[in-house]
Amino acid sequence: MNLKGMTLVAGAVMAVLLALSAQAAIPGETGPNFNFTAKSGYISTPEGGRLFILGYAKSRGKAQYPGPTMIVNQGDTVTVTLTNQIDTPVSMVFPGQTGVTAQAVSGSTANGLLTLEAAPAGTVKYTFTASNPGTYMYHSGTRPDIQIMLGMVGALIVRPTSGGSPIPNQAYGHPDTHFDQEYLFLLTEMDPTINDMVEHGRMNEVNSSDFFPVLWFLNGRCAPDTMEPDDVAWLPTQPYSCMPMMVPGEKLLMRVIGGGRDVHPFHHHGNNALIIARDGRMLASNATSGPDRGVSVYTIQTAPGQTVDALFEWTGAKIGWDIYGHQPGDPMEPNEYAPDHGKPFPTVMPENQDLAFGPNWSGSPFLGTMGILPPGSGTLNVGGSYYYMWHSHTEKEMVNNDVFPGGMMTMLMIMPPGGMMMKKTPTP
Ligand SMILES: [Cu+2]
Repeated sequence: MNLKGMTLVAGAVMAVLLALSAQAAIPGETGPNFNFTAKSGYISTPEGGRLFILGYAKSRGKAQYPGPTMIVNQGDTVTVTLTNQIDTPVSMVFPGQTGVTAQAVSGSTANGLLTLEAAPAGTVKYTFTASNPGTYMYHSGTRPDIQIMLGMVGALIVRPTSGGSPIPNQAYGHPDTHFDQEYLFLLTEMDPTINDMVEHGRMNEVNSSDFFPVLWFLNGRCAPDTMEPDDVAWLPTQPYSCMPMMVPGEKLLMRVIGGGRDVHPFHHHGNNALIIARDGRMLASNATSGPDRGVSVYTIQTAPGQTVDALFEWTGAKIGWDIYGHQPGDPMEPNEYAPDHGKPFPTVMPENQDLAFGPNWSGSPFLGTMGILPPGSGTLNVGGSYYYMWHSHTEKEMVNNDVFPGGMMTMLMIMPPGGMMMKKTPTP
């Protein structure tokens, strides 16, 4: 394909990507009333593995990993009706919510250690008022050492309201928590030995202190599946993507949840992020201050059961050269850092014969620009985007059963503003 043809295709792909990102929403189930079923099922991992899970399913759907993301508004009376279709008792608990009540609906139920449980074929209903906006998790309160690791865990997002109406694009009830894009990062891990034992009816033989995970997940997928879109046909029980996308100058809200039993240092290349809340509570010095006690970090430490909200921004400012390759007098792109404009690219690019070509290299170091690639090399980066790896900084977690790369890893995609393609290709 010639360069003009490539540009046309690239424009079409960018339009799709921008349409996707313009939704700025985390996929999930809108409340306030939810009908879930506990079921067994299977997930797959990129190195060819297949794992038994116990999961929450949307009404008649398959057990999915993680459980459906519940999205409600502050002040909602939330009900979750849970029907048990597996052969051991199950339940749900909602850390961070107050006044949760549980009632038997049908079939047999039992008072578990933490909450009312649905016995096999039984149904229970949980009710609470979502008083505080924020990022939360829910999980099984029955044998949590086993059932959470097997898949009975999910995210709960409570959107802030004002006068009873949701405040769009805001994490909490203060304008300083505004965001343009939001993404969920639910961090979990699995030890397949335990999955296998439960599948074969040996749950009571599991020794939880032997827990030795070899698979690590973002939103229920191991890399590189994390970078595939939501709801791809070949991952029918792992519906959620985990690939943040933004254009320079946008604010990206990271909703990070420690959904497993290990700590994971989630390292986001590209820039620091400002932690604005933990466990669904804004880091505010008083009721009206906004997140003025926020902390700037380059790695988000997630503890099991903890949630963190952080705002990430990227403009390319102050890296010492102009990310668009602009010359003095060229027009400015939105949010381009003015003092960088016209700064020359600081290095001499190696000749193509001295390079190996990765799939995300567009052929040019400049944002929104395609360069000329040698015949046969091709590129998946048809818009001239930038990619930053976001991953667990416990680097043994970036594998799938010891196969690198994989695991708890994805890419931040920085797209050129407006899906722009350069009119002329700047020369590095
Ligand atoms: Cu890194």
